[in-house]
Amino acid sequence: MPLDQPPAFALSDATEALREVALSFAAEQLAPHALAWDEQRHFPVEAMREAAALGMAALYVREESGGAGLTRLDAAVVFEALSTGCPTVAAYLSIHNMVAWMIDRFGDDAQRAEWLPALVPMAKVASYALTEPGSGSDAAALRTRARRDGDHYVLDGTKQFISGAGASDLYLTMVRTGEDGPGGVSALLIPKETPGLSFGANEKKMGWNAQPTRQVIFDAARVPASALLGEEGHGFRFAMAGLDGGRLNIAACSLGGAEAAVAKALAYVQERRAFGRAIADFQNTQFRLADMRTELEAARSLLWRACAKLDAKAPDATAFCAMAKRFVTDTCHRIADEALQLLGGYGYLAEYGIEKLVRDLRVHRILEGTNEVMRLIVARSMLGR
Ligand code: FAD
Ligand code: 2MC
Repeated sequence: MPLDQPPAFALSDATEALREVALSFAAEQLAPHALAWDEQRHFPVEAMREAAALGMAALYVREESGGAGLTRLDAAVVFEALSTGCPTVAAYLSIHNMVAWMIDRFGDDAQRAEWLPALVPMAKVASYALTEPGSGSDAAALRTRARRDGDHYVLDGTKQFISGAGASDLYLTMVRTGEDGPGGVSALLIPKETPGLSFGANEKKMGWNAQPTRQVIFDAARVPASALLGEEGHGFRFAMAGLDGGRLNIAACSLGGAEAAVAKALAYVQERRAFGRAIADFQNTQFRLADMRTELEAARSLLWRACAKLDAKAPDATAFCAMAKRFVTDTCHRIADEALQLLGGYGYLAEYGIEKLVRDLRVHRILEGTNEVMRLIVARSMLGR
């Protein structure tokens, strides 16, 4: 297979400036509150609206649709920076961005006009609902049924693990309108106030506590037929296309979280003393730090390359998104855990902030497609099946 030309790895001045804005936002508006939001399970919509005011709720929605019109690489840079303050909040912004982009990309003028003016400033918050109790990795086996009734759809079924559920105003929901398998799946835009829509309990979780995770339950829920995104039977493809970008963003959130963990460890090992010297003086510490930095850079390089592939609409973009999601989220979770180790017992205490990062980053190996599913996507691209 021929090697493609590497993209220029120097960020443009505009992207550098955006990164600075996102880093300042993370330091000033997210990091000081991240531990409390985690402990109180608080979903900080107000803080996300502040980020939205900087364009961060619709980063790759086209400018003519009201978005920032940026690239996937720009978005990855922003999500990494935001995650140095709180990966959970950054990751929610990523989900909202994914939905806004899907409406811009696959919706009609009326749907763009109905939703984007409220989603861009995050006056309204969006969720993405694919997973069901009986179908996670095998997403095309979903069973939530939308039956056509005149000029309405009537929905019955349950979505599982939906981030933002109960708080969000809009649920971009994948449903079955046709036969079994991916070809029978459609995507519907379902407002929160839809009759017959309700929510399960807020799940108790290991991490990602600053955003709610609930079931979304449809019991003869009625939406007008105009809620259909694109055409019937296209929903699975839309869902997968959204996730290509979502997976890049989640990887970027892992990078930012790992960066924050390494920064904490770097400061700590220079202050903490044992056996008459700073912990940083032990060669073991130095080698660990060096490996962490090297692996972070390797992860970022692959992520940026995958972003460039998606920006270029390269035929192997989906495989690169999967490679990056798998490699970056695994690597960064391990780095965060090793950073925790360098703080000894203090790393295990909540107030030092690293154990939260390890908990938050753990789920990035599971959601938006497990890392086993990412391997499946990569292997299929190699084997041509
Ligand atoms: P399963 O599919 O049951 O998998 C169980 C195990 O089997 C995993 O290790 C998996 O990798 C492995 N496995 C499955 N198939 C294969 C295979 N072919 N080869 C090898 N191994 C395999 N979903 C949404 O739609 N919207 C959301 O907003 C959302 N938010 C989430 C938030 C949180 C906190 C969590 C935990 C999940 C969220 N999810 C969401 C769901 C998430 O995407 C799924 O949990 C994930 O896709 C895995 O599905 P599952 O949990 O059903 O696991
Ligand atoms: N872009 C566009 N189209 C795509 C695509 C992509 N990235 N991937 C697949 N498709 C199309 C594909 O071309 C095919 O279309 P057609 O029939 O026209 O040829 C169709 O979709 C079906 O594709 P597959 O045959 O590959 O479908 P399969 O059932 O084998 O499943 C798999 C593929 C396993 C990759 C998919 O089910 C998957 O991604 N599973 C993981 C689910 C997941 O990621 N869930 C995340 C939920 S969201 C979340 O966790 C959040 C926190 C928000």
